[in-house]
Amino acid sequence: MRILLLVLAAAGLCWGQYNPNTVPKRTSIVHLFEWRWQDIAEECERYLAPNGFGGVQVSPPNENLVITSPNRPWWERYQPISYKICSRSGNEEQFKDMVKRCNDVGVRIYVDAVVNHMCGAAGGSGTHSTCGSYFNAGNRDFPAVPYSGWDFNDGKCHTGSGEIESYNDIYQVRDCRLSSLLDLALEKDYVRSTIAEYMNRLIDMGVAGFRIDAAKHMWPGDIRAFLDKLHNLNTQWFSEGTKPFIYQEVIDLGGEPIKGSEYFGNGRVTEFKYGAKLGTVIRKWNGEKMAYLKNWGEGWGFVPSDRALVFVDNHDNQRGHGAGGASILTFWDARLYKMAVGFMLAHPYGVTRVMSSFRWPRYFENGKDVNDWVGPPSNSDGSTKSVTINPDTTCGNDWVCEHRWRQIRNMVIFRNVVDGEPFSNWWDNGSNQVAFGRGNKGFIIFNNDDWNMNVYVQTGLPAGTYCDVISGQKENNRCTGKQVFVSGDGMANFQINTDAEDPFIAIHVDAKL
Ligand code: AAO
Repeated sequence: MRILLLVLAAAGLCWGQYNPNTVPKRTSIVHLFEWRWQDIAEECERYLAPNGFGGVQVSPPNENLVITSPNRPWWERYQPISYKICSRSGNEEQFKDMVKRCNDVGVRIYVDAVVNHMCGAAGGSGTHSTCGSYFNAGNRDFPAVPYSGWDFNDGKCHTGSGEIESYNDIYQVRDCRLSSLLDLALEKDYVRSTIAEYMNRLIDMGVAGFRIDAAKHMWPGDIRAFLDKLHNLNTQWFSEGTKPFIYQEVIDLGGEPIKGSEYFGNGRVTEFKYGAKLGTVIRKWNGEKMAYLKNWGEGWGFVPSDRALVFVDNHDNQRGHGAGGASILTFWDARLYKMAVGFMLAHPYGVTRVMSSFRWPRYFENGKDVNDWVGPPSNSDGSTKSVTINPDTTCGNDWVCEHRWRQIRNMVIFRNVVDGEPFSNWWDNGSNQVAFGRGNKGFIIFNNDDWNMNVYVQTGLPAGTYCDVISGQKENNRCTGKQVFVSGDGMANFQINTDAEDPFIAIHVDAKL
């Protein structure tokens, strides 16, 4: 028996980690895209912890190429030069301070790990990197790591250009260069160990997990090999033996041979179908309607809920990079976006990630945003601007802070309140008026039709007066927005007109008078 337990424990140790390691009843992650470490530390203390956010995905913290043409694009951070913690978001001291302060208030930090590649082949040579480390992309020389020619896949890729030319060839996708980015030879133990060492430094500082960038471009077994070398989480904040949370960026919209399921052994995967389909439904494109969301989740061909990391938009597809296409909803379509995020946060499927963006001068020419490269709000010396907070709690300096929008923040709280409760009491009108509950803890109802809605439906909630957390919330035992009266049999009347600011209503037991 003892031996059996030991074998099981050993097997468990090399299994991927699917749990975000959040504190109990904090269920959502927010991606504070391009934020500075100092601002994140403050946001954890002043806003995320008090409002029940579980954790933060931060932009890549390691040293990267400085690109001046175009002028400091956001995507330069996906071109590593070394694993020194040194970027436009801050230095190592500031990073450590952030991790500590966020953990101290129960908010976890997840690092975007860019380990598939280094900078682009045309990155040049010199010290134009965020920490001034010397490198020579032409010679494959990155002495600050160090990596040299032996550590790259140039010999292994068999396309004429050295680039991925077809996503239908699984060898090209893994062994060739993605957009010219120098592809690391992850079959080498030296490369695996070097990556693990970088990630272990972060784990020891207190991070709770990782987004694995471009995971589709690495063999699942190679990812597994460096994950197997990772430490358990820092026991100052996590219980003994806790593995880091892993979610792998695998874009699988169907139609390519590489499947997200190949990566389940390592951890969760990003489910890109989720935002692409939800956008299509809420926009009512291709004959889609919200009534079809009744079997949302695996029923729509998504990966199993306990293997999924989901989001309405991400830093790529909100600006036309990556995958998902035109259906993706973003803060630019605020009314529909809030409905989509509201639906996601109310629905039990997956671990949910909320996007928090910066505004850029979006400008379309021939259907393409020519400013899709524009980096975070910055000063004339290129440094990133701080996130200022306006008297009305919104953000200044062109930080959008979707996570602070009342409707989104209150739905993050809703998800915490209904955590663990089943999907229940589905109702629809056969069109775009739908509703569902989460056991006897919460209920949400949408009117995305072009006509007013006035219905009596079963909420599953105890009798009482509830505050709608979309038009307002409960404050000092009164509602600042709409009120909903649930009768003894759980039924309630809902009216949502087409001209409502937000055509949905959500109630939960913590917002009952
Ligand atoms: C920049 C320049 C490049 C230059 C390079 C090096 O833009 O012109 O060659 O520097 O100098 C980000 C930016 C890139 C940037 C890069 C490095 O987005 O523009 O390149 O930093 O600075 C693929 C990958 C996926 C990747 C995504 C952008 O599979 O991993 O492209 N995302 C991550 C990050 C991202 C970052 C990187 C990776 C690199 O989130 O921010 O890039 O670290 C198909 C495939 C997808 C593929 C897309 C786009 O998708 O399935 O796997 O994503 O193509 O190439 C339909 C299909 C769908 C298809 C889609 C688009 O929707 O159903 O499958 O169309 O065709």
